[in-house]
Amino acid sequence: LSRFDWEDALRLEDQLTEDERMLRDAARSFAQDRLQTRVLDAYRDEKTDPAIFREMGEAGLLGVTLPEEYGGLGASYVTYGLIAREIERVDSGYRSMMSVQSSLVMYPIYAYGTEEQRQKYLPKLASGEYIGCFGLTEPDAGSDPSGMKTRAEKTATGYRLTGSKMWISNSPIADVFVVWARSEAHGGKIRGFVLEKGMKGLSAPKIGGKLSLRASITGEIVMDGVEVGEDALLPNVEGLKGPFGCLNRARYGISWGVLGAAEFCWHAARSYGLDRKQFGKPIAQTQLFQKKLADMMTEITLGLHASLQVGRLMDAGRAAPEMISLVKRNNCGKALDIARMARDMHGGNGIQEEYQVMRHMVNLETVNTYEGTHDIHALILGRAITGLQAFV
Ligand code: TGC
Ligand code: FAD
Repeated sequence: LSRFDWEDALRLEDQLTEDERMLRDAARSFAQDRLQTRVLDAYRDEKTDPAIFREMGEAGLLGVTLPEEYGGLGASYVTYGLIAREIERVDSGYRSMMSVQSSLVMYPIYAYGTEEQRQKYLPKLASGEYIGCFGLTEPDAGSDPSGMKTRAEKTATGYRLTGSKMWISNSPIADVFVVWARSEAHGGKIRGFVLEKGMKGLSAPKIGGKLSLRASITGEIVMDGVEVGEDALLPNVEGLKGPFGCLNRARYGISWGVLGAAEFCWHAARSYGLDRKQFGKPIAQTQLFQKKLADMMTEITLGLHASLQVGRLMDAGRAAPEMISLVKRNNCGKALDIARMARDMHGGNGIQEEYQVMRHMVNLETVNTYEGTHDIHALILGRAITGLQAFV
């Protein structure tokens, strides 16, 4: 029998290809050198540096699964997940910035757009010259996006969009807005549109006062009769499967990302417990502390292997949305539990910014809620198990 590696209990490393390991290592260096160095200030001051998008673009981290001709790397979904894990090891907000750009903006333009739309937007989104955002949620339509009120009316040359979107990552600094609206010209079906900063009637005020995900800017999208041409419509999809097709990819990436945050918290708790002495011995030498570390290792390890399996199935074109709900829900919930536990294991120091576990903990509250709440994913799974839909 071989030696046990507590940091990689079931040998995830052996399951990865050479290319996947190489891109993962590059993402780790980028995250540690360029993001870890600025996150404490960014979080405390609630400041998002737009230059991060260009830096991520230069490092090749945006839209990695897209073909090279559009600025991607033609990389596997497993690679995308590994990158999300490295970035979220630093901060969920930075992973949010990367995953919105990659899965929620570049992907729909690639999958549902015309060749002209691809050429116009994708290379600049891949380089980070353009920043993108994705507007689905509205003040009165969150878990139930079918209740959206945003409308696209037909005009002589295109469409007029009216409505407002809420809780939109990146929107106040975005150049490109992928928004979803009910289109009367298409039988009231939900359609996707690509809007650009500076259009008349389009604004994106910042939402202030967030106590979570403070390194990632969030805003509204207000569309007050925004006039666009026919070329703003994403022609190749209609209905909710348009936004959900994007969410499948982002939710899958989140399932890896949150485990990066959880691993940070687990490693931090271990180091703290080895250094900190009470009652004449390291607190890591107590049974309760070791049980917590063992629980953390177990959940992280199981979650990573589950996400790897979903990623492999995605790469083979054999993943079902319910598989993604399973890993998004479980990994977010477990990561949140782990972060809360790590916060506790640091005692009073656990509330200090320099120990970073509390920042991860409050970030994960958002990640457990967005892209389908923990309970909404339970209902998606419940529907699959029983054949009965319990939403309405
Ligand atoms: P339902 O009747 O189930 O489906 C309507 C149509 O959509 C299709 N569909 C999917 N297609 C592909 N992938 C999926 N995962 C799909 N889920 C559904 C479905 O086949 C159907 O198509 P068609 O052609 O028959 O019309 O729809 P419903 O209205 O009953 O849905 C209920 C529910 C709860 C499952 C759904 O609405 C849901 O998932 N709600 C959660 C909302 C959500 O996730 N919002 C995310 C907003 S974006 C965001 O949070 C970004 S944060 C990013 C960051 O910063 O990282
Ligand atoms: P609600 O839907 O009102 O849910 C409130 C509670 O009710 C939850 O616990 C939920 O689980 C529960 N609930 C709802 N319906 C049911 C039901 N049928 N049965 C049982 N329980 C139910 N959206 C975007 O479109 N783009 C973005 O970029 C984006 N970024 C975000 C960034 C941040 C920081 C945050 C906080 C949110 C972001 N969102 C974004 C929005 C996010 O997707 C929504 O907040 C999420 O989908 C939940 O919707 P809601 O906030 O309206 O909550």
